[in-house]
Amino acid sequence: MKKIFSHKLSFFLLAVILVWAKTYASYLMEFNLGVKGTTQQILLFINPFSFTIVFLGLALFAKGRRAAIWIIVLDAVMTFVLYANILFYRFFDDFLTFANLKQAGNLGNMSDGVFAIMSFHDIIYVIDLIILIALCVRMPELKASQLKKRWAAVVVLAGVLLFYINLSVAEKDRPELLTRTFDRNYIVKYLGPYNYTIYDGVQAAQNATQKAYASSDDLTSVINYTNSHYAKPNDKYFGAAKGKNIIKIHLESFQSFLIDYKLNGKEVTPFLNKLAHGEEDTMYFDNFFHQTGQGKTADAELMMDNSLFGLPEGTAFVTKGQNTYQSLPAILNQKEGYTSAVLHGDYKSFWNRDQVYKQIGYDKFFDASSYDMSEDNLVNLGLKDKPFFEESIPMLKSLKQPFYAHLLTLTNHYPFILDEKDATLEKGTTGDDTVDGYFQTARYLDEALEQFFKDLKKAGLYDDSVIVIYGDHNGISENHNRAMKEVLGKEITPYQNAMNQRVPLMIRVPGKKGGVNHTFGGETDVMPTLLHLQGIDNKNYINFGTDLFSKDHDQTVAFRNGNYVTPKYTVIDSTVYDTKTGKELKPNKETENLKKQVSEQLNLSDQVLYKDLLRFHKLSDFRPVDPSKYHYGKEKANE
Ligand code: GP9
Ligand code: MN
Repeated sequence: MKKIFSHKLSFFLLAVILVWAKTYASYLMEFNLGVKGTTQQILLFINPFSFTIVFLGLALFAKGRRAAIWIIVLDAVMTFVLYANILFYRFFDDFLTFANLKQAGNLGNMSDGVFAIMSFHDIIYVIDLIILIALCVRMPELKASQLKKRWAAVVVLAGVLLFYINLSVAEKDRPELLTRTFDRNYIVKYLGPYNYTIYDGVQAAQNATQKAYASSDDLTSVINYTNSHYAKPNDKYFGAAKGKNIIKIHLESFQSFLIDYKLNGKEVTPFLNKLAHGEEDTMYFDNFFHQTGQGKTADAELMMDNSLFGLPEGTAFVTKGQNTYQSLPAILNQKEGYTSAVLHGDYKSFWNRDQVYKQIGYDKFFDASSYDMSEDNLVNLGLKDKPFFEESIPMLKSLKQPFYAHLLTLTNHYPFILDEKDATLEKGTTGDDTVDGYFQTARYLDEALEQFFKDLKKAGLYDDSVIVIYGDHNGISENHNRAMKEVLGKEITPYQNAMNQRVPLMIRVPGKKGGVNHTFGGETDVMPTLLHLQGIDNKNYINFGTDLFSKDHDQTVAFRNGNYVTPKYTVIDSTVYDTKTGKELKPNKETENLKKQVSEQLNLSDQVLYKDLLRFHKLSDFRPVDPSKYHYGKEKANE
């Protein structure tokens, strides 16, 4: 016992407590982590411990006084990591990434002001080092103290164990925390800044290896594929929207079954129903499917703006947030002088948007910090759709025309909750809270959208704008099959589940007639469609989808997991169904070939992202986007 409590160990324990204290202090004073509920509070309190114990614990393997010196050195490393993040956060409202370190533009931006953002109270972030150094100098007996290596190993293992406990509680509160990487804020909130740094480092190393062996030769098979898959424009639509503003509205978690659905005799989404029936000259694609994977919203955004698929695992917006892209906003800008903006009532770091939008070439990003985020305006993940649309009008008006604006709604998001005063439709009656709430939040979204259309008209932005509306992915997962059976009046078989992946796509082009269009398509098809509407041939771009209006359009819709739907077949794993009737069919040559094509398409798209192949794609009429040109702060409508 005496040995365990040798000076070396007490020195170590003191260091651990001091590091914990300053880290926790930084949570309270520096970062805006959005901690909600007791579990998150507890995790926040304990999360600095695991890494600190493991890291400083390594010093215990050193002999005598050297151990104390190592503790100080390792503590200095941690201090550097913490303080660098603090300064970066003060500047950018976000945590540092290894990718940031490579991006000179970002840090260069900071260098002038770095002293200005240092503060007197920052002394608390080095006070532990001062105390430890003083102790080390004044206590020569540390020299003598000895600790068996076995005990050092026990300490390190205890730290590792603590990490696992921390992580499993975090994963309970936020499933798939590490695989999906929603937000850097979340990783820090749940696991602390040091574990976050390791996590980010591992991701950066993975990215670097994936990219290291890639060459322009890898692009050849991709180009061969996109050339052979090219669908030429339809004269009737080519250039029909040239030079017009594009207002693209993302309907969060909105599935097509809601269109024309009646709950207790009442339409759930009366306004969207009107649009679906061609009012306002909107064309409604009723066989449009989402193709998202784990990245959900972010995958939908990636596909719509780049005609690339999301990744089989994780979220490309996050893990490939430094890649070169050939995006719709960048092409519109370079070809037709468009400005572009994203408008969204959530904070900018979610889905790594503040980084990836720069790679995509968005000029402006109006995130939560540009909106009135007072308590009454918030529900669930962020700003309610009604104030969101209302406040977006002056922002849209402030954009230089022609513009491409991407507006993301938020209220119709799992777990589908709404303040009573905002509810104008009764909840569903299946007894499943998720499904029952879904109708209510969908109605709220529908009303918000109707008002937005009115406001666009008032603002003079309606007549000359293309309006694109789409649902990003399903809101009701297979966990709710019992309730969904009641809602749809049919068994949710694997076939029916595939049919339920339909999300609405609506396109309104001024001067063109609306109506229902039964063409099969998916999110990767939207960029080629919009390019052709602008009169820009997509032939030379790496687009995995095809123009929905083209006679050559490929109606095979690949799902992210390799399943697919065509007007004839729906293929789930190895089972083939008749898309019209849902009857099981025998696999045949055609379905086998289609399966191969789908996996080739997905695989090539993955190669583009993993190997960052677009950096090798040289086009005479397209310059790669320079991310360092973009800076997103608190955007003001009148800027
Ligand atoms: C968050 C919002 C929701 O900002 O876009 O993302 P999701 O959870 O649907 O992927
Ligand atoms: Mn979403």
